[in-house]
Amino acid sequence: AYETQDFDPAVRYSDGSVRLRNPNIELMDQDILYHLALGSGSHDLVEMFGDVKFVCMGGTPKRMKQFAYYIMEKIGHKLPTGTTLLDISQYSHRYCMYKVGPVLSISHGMGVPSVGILLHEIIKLMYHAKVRNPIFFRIGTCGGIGLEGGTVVISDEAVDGMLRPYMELAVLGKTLRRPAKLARSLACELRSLAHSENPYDTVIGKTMCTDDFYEGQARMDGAFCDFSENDKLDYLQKVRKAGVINIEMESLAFAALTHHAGIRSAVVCVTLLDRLKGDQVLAPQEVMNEWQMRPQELVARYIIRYLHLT
Ligand code: R2B
Ligand code: URA
Repeated sequence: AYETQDFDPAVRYSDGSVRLRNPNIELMDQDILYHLALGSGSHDLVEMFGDVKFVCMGGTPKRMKQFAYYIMEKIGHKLPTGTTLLDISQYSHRYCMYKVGPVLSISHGMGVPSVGILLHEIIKLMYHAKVRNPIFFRIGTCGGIGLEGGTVVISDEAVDGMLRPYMELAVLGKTLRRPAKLARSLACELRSLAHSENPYDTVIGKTMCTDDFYEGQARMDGAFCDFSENDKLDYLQKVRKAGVINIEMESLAFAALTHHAGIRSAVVCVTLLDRLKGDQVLAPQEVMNEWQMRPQELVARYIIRYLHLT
């Protein structure tokens, strides 16, 4: 059964399919999903995407291609011999998108504007394809606060750099605010799937989403820095006291836009360093590659379990 406790069920149609909170779209002859290189007139989106259940997003095209192959093996999806997975959005030259049975694996780039544009088009894609009750995951990286590198963090809340729990956007010269809410029940379900024998922790907590990697995340190693080390540590301690355990750059938009669309979603990120100990990302590439598999493994476990249950 689909849980509706997390938001107003009226946001979706009664069969669970995604409803658009924009009356203009159904009045258009066709809708071009420009940054995905897809369109409702040029493609049969129901045929292509109607069976999607999970939408997994992460920053880089390489990681999301890797996730596509990983989930393919995990769910036992077979490609016709001699064929490879196709990047459906290759001609957009913006984002990559792979489809493996009921799973979409998509890159979202860095930062709120990039993931925001993508979410508009993916939410419309869900609507055009008549997908019911999709679940969205962000599989990413982050800086930990008081957590050692390689820790998996599942977000239960997203806040901005001012610790405010909503996304702000300038629309027609006014500031629009959308609450950045995530499905707590989904975060808990994911946490329950973490293996206790794993050589790393999997924790739930509040995530701070900033609009910059350097100054915006209190780093002193950018091209510019106008604060002291004491100012930095005071700030990181302040956000830590407010319950923040990790910092990244997309969770606010991911939470706000999926919530607004009535889509359950979760953010699962691995920490690349402890920000209380430093600014530079020093871990060797092979170590980081291994760490980045951790959120993928957890989300894959959820997907496998879900597919076997239903
Ligand atoms: C995590 O890593 C990226 C910055 O290095 C950014 O996209 C994020 O949220
Ligand atoms: N991604 C971020 O946004 N911050 C970090 O410190 C590491 C990865």
